[in-house]
Amino acid sequence: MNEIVHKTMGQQSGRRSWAEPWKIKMVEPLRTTSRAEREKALVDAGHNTFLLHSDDVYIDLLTDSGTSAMSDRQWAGMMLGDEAYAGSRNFYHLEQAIQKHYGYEYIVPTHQGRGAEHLISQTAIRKGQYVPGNMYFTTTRLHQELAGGIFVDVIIDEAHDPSNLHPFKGNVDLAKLEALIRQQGAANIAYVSLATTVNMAGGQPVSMANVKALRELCDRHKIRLLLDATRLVENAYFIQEREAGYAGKSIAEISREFCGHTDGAWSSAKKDSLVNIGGWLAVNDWTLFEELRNLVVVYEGLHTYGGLAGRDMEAMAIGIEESMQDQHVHSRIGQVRYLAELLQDWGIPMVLPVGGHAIFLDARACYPQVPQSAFPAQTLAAELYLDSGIRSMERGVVSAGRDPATGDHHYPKLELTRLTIPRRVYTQAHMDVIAESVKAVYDARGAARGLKMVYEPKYLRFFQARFEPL
Ligand code: P71
Repeated sequence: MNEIVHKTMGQQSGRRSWAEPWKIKMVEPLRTTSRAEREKALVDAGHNTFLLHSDDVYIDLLTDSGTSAMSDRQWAGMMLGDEAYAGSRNFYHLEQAIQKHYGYEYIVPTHQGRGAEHLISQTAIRKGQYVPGNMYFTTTRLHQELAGGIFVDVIIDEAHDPSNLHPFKGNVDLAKLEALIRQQGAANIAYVSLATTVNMAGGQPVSMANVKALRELCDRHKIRLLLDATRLVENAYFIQEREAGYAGKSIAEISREFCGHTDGAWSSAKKDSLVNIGGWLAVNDWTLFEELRNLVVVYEGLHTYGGLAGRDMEAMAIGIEESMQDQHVHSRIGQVRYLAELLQDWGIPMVLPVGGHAIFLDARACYPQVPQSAFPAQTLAAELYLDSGIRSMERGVVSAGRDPATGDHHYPKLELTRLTIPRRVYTQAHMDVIAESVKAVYDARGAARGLKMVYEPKYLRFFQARFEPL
């Protein structure tokens, strides 16, 4: 007789199980839909998951941005909001949290990451200057371009190959950067734009050795090194796990050391910092700070609130503290890995190594019959929604947009569909449901034909573009 022996997650991998370092105090009901309802919703949304109503979504993996569950401490902090126009006590609490954990001296709050990107780009870029970075991010590059900058990708080649197992695929290729400096002259480089756990590469980390070497190179040429610290703690986890000498250091220690090699940073606090809205900019240079502090009052709000309510700054200050705890980061990345390991066992192609915040399915490998001009990653996101109501995000040719000089599509090597895991929101059972839906869509891959774009907005087209099936 064949008796089924059930095994826990840990037993399946020959180890003791771990669990999240929290329990659930409040729940939000989820709505399920029929296939017919989803077919209608998808057509109404122009086959773009950004245009779906969230009421029509079952498990929402669009993004990990602003979608985290706040803790009871953060909610309690919301009640301590000091809603003064100027000098809110919550701002000073936030300032202290950023100084303690990121180590920069001068802080400017902003309503979210792109508010900070706008200010730093307008302040630190002169028209015609180059901005080298470790792969583009959509909003970051757009703000650099709107300020007259020319973005140049200087990430290592391995980052563009979804199956390359380099442990630090987010690293800057120092030779590419030096070549750019030699060609254009250091005075024509606005700053080096470094991002931790590079989003568009699949959440790939930068090593401590790489940021140290970058610091030396930038010092030699007197170029500023600025950091997008949006997913810094996830990057610190990978350093702790993979880089010699860091296994015994805490996430907080590694994060602080990493920032210490840079001149300043901006962050979308909607990710690592466990809040639904918020961002900041922080620098060590007083002159640069003065300019930023002056510009923030034009675009965001006074320099002690930057477009945020006092309560939002309080939740952010507490969220920063919670985000730096090792157990939190281990369980967050552990959940992403749990889902990834199921999918890998079933042969589903994805970016490897698996990053910190998401699984990036390799849509090009899923749908070899769909040319990039027919949007394979957008197609995969649509199919996944149809199958189960799971919402994912295209990160391929639609996201890459057009070259401002030629007007042609950017055709990125990576054509990916992102399953982004919100922090502290879904359970292991949700991960199982997601895995089975991805498998069902993958098993039906031969039938996919692709999409055509029927409406294309000028900026950040992926948010509002509309598609029809081919
Ligand atoms: C994500 C987002 C949110 C988003 C942004 C653009 C298109 C689709 C989704 C936002 C980031 C980010 C990095 C590394 C700056 C921002 C902007 N990511 N840097 O991944 O990942 O921050 O959204 O708070 O303005 O879903 P902001």
